[in-house]
Amino acid sequence: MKSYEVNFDGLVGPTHNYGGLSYGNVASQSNSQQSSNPKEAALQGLAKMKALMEMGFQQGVLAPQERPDVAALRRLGFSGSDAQVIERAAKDAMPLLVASCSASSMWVANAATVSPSADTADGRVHFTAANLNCKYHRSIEHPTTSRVLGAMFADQKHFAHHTALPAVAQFGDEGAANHTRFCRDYGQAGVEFFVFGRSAFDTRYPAPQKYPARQTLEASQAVARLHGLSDDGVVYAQQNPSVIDQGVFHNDVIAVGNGEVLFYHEDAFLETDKMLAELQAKLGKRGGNFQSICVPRSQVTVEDAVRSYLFNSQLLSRADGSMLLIVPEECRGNERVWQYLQGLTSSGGLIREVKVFDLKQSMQNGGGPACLRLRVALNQTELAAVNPGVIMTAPLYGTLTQWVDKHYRDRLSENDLADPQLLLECRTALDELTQILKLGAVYPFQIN
Ligand code: SUG
Repeated sequence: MKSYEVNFDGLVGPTHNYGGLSYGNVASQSNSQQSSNPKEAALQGLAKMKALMEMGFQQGVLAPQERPDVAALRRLGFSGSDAQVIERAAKDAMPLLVASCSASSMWVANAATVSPSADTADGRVHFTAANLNCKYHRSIEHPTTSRVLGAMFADQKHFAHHTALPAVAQFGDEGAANHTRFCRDYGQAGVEFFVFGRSAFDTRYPAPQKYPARQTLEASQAVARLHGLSDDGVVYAQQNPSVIDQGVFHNDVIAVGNGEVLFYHEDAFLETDKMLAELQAKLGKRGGNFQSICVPRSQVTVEDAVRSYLFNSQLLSRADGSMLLIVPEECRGNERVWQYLQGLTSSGGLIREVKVFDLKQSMQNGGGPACLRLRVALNQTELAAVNPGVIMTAPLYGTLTQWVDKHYRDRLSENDLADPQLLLECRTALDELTQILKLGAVYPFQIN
């Protein structure tokens, strides 16, 4: 049976703004307080989805969340009508209002970890929503994420959903941003590669000195257990703590994999040779021929990687077996990175083509092409069981761009977040969206 990698991209929500909320994420910190353009952000994301669909890839869409999250503010003690809750938070605790307004759920690579049915003990596709425990504004995403994923992948015969891990630092989990799957074919058993930043309980693993390591080994191990993965099909590796301290807050900022290929920076991991040998051996047992492409620091520095988001690219398999890299515009703006890419595609290797996308609105918060998508490998039967409302088509693209044009503002600054009108605009937009995507009631304002 034919199998596919389906990319579900996060639709940018109407409150997209630059809150400076992510310590350790260089772009988020350096663009703090700039005014944003939510309409442009959403249209940039939709343009990428349309382009991939037109290139023949399977493409889906993942809905944004209700923001401001009034219920989250109520849990922090703000009371009264919804408008009063927002007004009081703006007056007494602006950082909390900003956090409750973040459109960060757009970076759906952090929504969940997904294991395809070929890898799991019960033969179902498993999803574990990420607790995103490291940052308050992201830790409030997972309940709605679970409802939205549940509405997209509802058929329990094919899909199993796990609630987020316990919300404590020891189980910090950032989802698919630290998870890659290698396989010969999407429908065959593969090797799931979990990259962690620190261990919560084992002091032998070094930790970064400056910035937080968001993903723990223990969280990755728990996800592998929940999904019923066998030891033969799992490899764990530690991220180099020194790159975390240079702004590599997720592994997908320094490495990307697809099929049998890992594309990574020389400084990305600890004990790289051991890790590569394990990947080769385990994939070999599953009929695959593991290959790696190492980008040397002499050609591209870690700083270049963080600024350009070279590795936050989408590595996609084309029908002829070669691969295509989807990179953000910032790669073209960095001379060393661009030169490296020219050399890579002309070398006769596996990666033959690079396509550039303008995702500046998201990039300014540290979210590139790979952050914006959640990969779900599905066979034909499973794909047919997905809620058809979320599969991208030319008419859906048209409807969604019209929806964005109708509901989104083209400028948002911190003061605008206190406007109670913004809440009403968002709810109106999202209510319509759930009908467009046929999701049913998934938002707190629809179910409470
Ligand atoms: O968690 N930025 C996100 C970016 C996530 C990128 N995802 C992946 N690498 N997969 C984060 O740091 C910034 C929000 C703000 O500052 O307004 C933010 O949350």
